Amino acid sequence: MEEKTISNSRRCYKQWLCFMVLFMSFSVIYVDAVWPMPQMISSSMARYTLNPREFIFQYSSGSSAQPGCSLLDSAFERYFPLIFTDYRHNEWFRFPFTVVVHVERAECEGYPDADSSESYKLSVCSGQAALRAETVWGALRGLESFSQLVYQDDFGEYFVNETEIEDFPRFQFRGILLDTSRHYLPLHAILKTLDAMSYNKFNVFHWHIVDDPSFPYQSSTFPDLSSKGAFHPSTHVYTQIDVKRVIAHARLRGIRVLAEFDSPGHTQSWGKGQPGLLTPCYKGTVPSGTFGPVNPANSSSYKFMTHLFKEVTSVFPDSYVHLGGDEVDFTCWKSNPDVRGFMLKMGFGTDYTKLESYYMENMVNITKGLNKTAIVWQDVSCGPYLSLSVVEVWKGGCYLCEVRRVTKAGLRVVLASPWYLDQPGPTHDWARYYTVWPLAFKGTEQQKKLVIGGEVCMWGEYVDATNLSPRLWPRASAAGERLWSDEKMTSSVIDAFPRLVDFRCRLLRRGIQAEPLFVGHCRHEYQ
Ligand code: CP6
Repeated sequence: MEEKTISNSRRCYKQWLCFMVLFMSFSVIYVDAVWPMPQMISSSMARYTLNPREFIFQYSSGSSAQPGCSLLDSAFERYFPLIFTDYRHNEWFRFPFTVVVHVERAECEGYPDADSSESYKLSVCSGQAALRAETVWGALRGLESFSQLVYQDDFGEYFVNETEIEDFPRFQFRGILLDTSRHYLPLHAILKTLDAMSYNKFNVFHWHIVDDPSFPYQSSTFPDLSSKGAFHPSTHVYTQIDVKRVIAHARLRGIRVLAEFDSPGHTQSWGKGQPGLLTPCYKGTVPSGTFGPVNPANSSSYKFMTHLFKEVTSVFPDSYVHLGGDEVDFTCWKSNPDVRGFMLKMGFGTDYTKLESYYMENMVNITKGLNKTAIVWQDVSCGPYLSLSVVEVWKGGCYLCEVRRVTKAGLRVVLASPWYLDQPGPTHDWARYYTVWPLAFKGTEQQKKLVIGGEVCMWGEYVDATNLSPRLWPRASAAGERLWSDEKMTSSVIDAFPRLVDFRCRLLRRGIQAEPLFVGHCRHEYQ
């Protein structure tokens, strides 16, 4: 038996272009093409034939999850057609094959959360596969890996090689942000993204659901927000049923749904259905007719927010909620005499960042009262209450300096800066997203532990359902591997390239429109 070893080489990624050309001429079958790379994997040339007619998923007798575990029962149903992508050529196969699944703690009806274990062990040997995991979430990750081990030969026969995998995520938080305010994304585009996320082992869907241009969330407490603030009151909204479908679809794939209701800035659309919420801007001594951020000087603003977040935190089960807090423009606040009066009363002088912090601290306090952890954008990461929250670093420039600063203050960090994928760019940008080293800052072990993960941001200015998928995939896959896999095992773009080419074909095969990485073909093209 030949053991496949994983190259640890760290090479300059500029070399990879030459390698691509080389690769074009030697097409290799990669039997261990699991993306993202497991923490430990070894496989041999010994392989088993799989017959779809005699292939079953089974719970081990000692597993705490048993038939009736809705989450795994439905995962078994999903993965069968993902493994046997065409089910025609198999009359002559004879060998039975079983995937035996063992779960220590069955939380079949629960939701994944920040502290859920996703580790698993997978052993393919003696004609069967044994998958062991602490939780159902780990079992899902293991099923995904197993499905990627299966391949077809030129005659359409299915095989899986003898393989041992021990796997766990490097970072607990691996997110994708979709912005449904700049363009409305139909439900099927969101659900399809969740499918593709699970193939990449992403586990957080950050739903930037509302913003300046539109308010598509249909609130049961404040229905005017979407009836007046959405692009269209009935066709361009997410009803409570839609939201529940998204959360359920995500849950079945081990994905958390992190809702963001960004304020006090980015709230123009809120003003239409909630008069009095936004700050009236002044031109000299008269209102100009335009509005600015949420009015931080009115107690009614906080009352409204308390009611809205009470609803939001009961609709979205995750323990985190994103409060936004980014890019607050002080111009309008400065022009408004009531706000200026409030500044004087509070002793903030002319420092409007104090007013901004005051607002955010009230917001964090509201979410704390609702037993949720707040995430905020990096713009507002100081102040006593804010110390309870997670900070999302998004600005360009020296983002690791910012990670260092925030972790030094003892706050947890989610890193987004290096993974802005919404801007169009050449596909080989994937190498840029791959060669990101989130912990390459000067800091203590304690500081590094505070970096809980990262996120791919797909802002919506130039993105709707027509181009979402190819703009995301497979570029987000590069970030996906950075966030899941061991850094030393995956430091080389050159080694990653053929694996990603292969994985991208697999995405096509599963109906995900992923853009090509270079000249070439997939045996089964997208149709
Ligand atoms: N929308 C909101 C955005 C951005 C942010 N917040 C953004 C800013 C700069 C770039 C990309 C996106 N479109 N609400 C900042 C977090 Cl380059």
